[in-house]
Amino acid sequence: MTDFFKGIPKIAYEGGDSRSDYAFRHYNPDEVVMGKRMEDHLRFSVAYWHSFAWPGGDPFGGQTFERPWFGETMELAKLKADVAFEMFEILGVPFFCFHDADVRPEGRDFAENTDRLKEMTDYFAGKMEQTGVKLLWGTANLFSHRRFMAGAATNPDPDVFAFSGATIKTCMDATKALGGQNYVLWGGREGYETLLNTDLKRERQQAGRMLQMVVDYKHKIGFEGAILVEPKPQEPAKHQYDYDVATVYGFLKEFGLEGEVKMNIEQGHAILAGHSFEHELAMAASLGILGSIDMNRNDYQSGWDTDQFPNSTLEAALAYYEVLKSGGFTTGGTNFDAKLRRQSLDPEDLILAHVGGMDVCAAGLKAAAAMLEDGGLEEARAERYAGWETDAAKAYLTSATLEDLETAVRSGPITPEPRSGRQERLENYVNRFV
Ligand code: XLS
Ligand code: NI
Ligand code: NI
Repeated sequence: MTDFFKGIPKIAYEGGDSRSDYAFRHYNPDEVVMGKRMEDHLRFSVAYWHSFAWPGGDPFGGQTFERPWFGETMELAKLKADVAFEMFEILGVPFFCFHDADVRPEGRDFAENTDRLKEMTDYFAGKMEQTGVKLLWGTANLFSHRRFMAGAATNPDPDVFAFSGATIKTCMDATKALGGQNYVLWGGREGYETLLNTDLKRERQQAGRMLQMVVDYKHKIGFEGAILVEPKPQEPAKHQYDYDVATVYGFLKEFGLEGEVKMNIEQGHAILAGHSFEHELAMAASLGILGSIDMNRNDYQSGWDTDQFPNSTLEAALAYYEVLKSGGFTTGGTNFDAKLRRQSLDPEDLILAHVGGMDVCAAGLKAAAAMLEDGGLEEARAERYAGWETDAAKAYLTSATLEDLETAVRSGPITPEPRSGRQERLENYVNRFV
């Protein structure tokens, strides 16, 4: 036991009347929602990087957090792991996620990085065995070290491409060894700052080739989890190739990977792309590539990826509505890709941020399930598109030509009558459940 969280109790469900800060009011892991335990629906995961590796810096100032595990030794990396698993147990989260660079100090070279990752993988295996906490996904940090400043797979230097692929391999090995349920690729610096020095066509081909190698290696080692790409439109690069779900889908098609790769969709990235979270989820579901979610919230004014903990039940409800409607998570889950504000220095801030986020997600999930069970939105949608149920309309989408449409319009005669889209009515409907 470390003494980092000393005095903080294990968080339990106490219901809406609880006066305690250290309690769930909505998240009740065993409560059954639409035939499944809440814990199995939500599949919460803590992000190692934000909670245990991030020092609290911003573009104008460095470290604000003082953590006893900060430093570059393996002993400190293990202390960090001890504290992390204590937090997983206090929260009762079933999963965590990590990048290689979050869990081990940077080595002198690739070989030392790999040895250190292996040592930490073994250490995690023991902790996972003791606590029952599982790995939702693993990933490689191919963006922090200066060698990646011009990208990883999309780098103009083939040495960086090789180093990146080799690193991905070691991270996939670690993920498989720990029984990870997914492997994620977020394109850290896979983009460009200026077209003036960039061969865009070549860089996209390099990225496509790397992803093909990842998929080949997954099959080769018999990794049973899903390969997930996480779209983001900008930051750190001015333009990122994996802009949003629709863009990534086009990319997957181009490289023949649409049946192999799904999406890890992050709330904040959706907002940066000018979409809503539910838009990205609905788009992925409609393409059959909805994998997992990075839950957070973006500041709607700032224009950068603020990675705040979610706190809007309405937004969570609209997001989980899409998840539930698509059949719910299989290998995916709800990863809190969210960090404290840099003034939130205390151990309890870390706990309470997650407690609030978990509760908002649980409340959102319950509201989403109630809406689906009530069926009001789906009925309204069915009614809106009911005209398409006639044989004549169905033929428009199969055999009809433009001449046939002209004949139909003239002989009907067809004179379209506009109808209300009933948006406010539906907004009011949603608010009844939130
Ligand atoms: C950064 C991304 C990152 C990925 C994992 O914006 O969200 O945290 O989730 O590399
Ligand atoms: Ni993310
Ligand atoms: Ni992000």
